Amino acid sequence: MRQINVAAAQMGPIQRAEGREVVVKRMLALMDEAKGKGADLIVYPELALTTFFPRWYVEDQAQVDAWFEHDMPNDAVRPLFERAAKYEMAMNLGYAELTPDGHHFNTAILTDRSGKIIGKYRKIHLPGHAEFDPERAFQHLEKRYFEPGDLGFPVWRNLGGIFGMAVCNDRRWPETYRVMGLQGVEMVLIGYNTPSVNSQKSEEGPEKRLFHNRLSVQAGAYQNSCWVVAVAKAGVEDGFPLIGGSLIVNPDGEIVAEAKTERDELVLHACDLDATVFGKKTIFDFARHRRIEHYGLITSRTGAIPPP
Ligand code: CDT
Repeated sequence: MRQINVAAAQMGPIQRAEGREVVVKRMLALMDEAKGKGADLIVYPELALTTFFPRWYVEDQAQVDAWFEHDMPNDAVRPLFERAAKYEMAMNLGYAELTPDGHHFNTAILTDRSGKIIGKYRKIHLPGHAEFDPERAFQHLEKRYFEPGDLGFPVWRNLGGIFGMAVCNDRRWPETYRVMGLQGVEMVLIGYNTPSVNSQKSEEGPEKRLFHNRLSVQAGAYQNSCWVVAVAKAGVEDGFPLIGGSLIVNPDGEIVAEAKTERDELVLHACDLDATVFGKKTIFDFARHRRIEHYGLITSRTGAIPPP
């Protein structure tokens, strides 16, 4: 048994006017509670330090850059790193990254028990659009504010296991999990900010959105025989609702813990990494069963081309 006590730290809304110090205080309170419950790892959402700013159309780049972190850790988030180190708790955290040479990414990091960053992932599947779209009920400007990630889907050894990361929309793509699955991933950590209503289809509301969330995460876990921890920023930000539904899914694809609110809430589970072994040795033994001679289109073609 290789048991890891995981705390999925769902966060309630962050309003546009709120500063990082207030948010970090909330994150520290969640970390304290996680420590009290014996957590080895705390997982925070995508863009955990700010409101989900891609809903706002902003032309002034300096104003945009104020939503980005120029260093990690920086003064605002250092208390999180220090307390995680004191608690010997690993941490996964999503934030907007501005690199020294001016690149913008939607990033997640992973620390070890000493608070040292051991892994970085930059979101690859950026949803939405780059220009103001008057047809939508609200904007989703990730393609305007971020570049696609340039680090691939690596995995890291941590806490005696093999960990991977993805960010929000990545969870809807089977390729995300499979590339990590091919590196033996045992637990995938995912933060998300998912609007409760489809901006282009008003009848698609929170129930359907929560269904797609579970469907994607459960399929990824089952098909790669790994744990998946998916953590929301939830609730109403400046009038715009985001789904909750943070969940922990086992390597059989079953939900073992799920959030009940749209507020700051810990979702906890003791995850045995050895539970990944059976599936990896049997039905999803990739080395025995995969047929890569038939998968060429996956990497040679991007969009679907129907036959004539
Ligand atoms: N943050 C993010 O990637 N949100 C997207 C919304 C896309 S609309 C389905 C998501 O996939 O949840």
